[in-house]
Amino acid sequence: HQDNIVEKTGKASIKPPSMYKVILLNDDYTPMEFVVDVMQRFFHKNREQATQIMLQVHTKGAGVCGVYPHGIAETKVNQVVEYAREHQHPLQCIMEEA
Ligand code: NFA
Repeated sequence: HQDNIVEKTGKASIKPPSMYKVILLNDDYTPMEFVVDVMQRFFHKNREQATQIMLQVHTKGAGVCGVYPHGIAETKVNQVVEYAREHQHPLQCIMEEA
């Protein structure tokens, strides 16, 4: 498969991959501190950035944690959902094309 080739001939033949937003959803039960930890652990945010995004999710209902190619976004979603499940928190994470 060579989905990333725009046309076989010519100079600008490579197109970038489609990008996907990884979005965290608010709920009434997951502790704020756990969400901040998730942001730092899986999205490489510092404590200030992590807190800002957590508050955005808490007040607006959703927030973008990062934008990645499909496979990486999928991995992030799975890591967050699995980590939340292990800690028995209902935190949900989804991806959508950017
Ligand atoms: N709303 C949650 C609370 O008040 C905190 C939270 C923030 C949950 C962001 C999920 C995502 N404990």
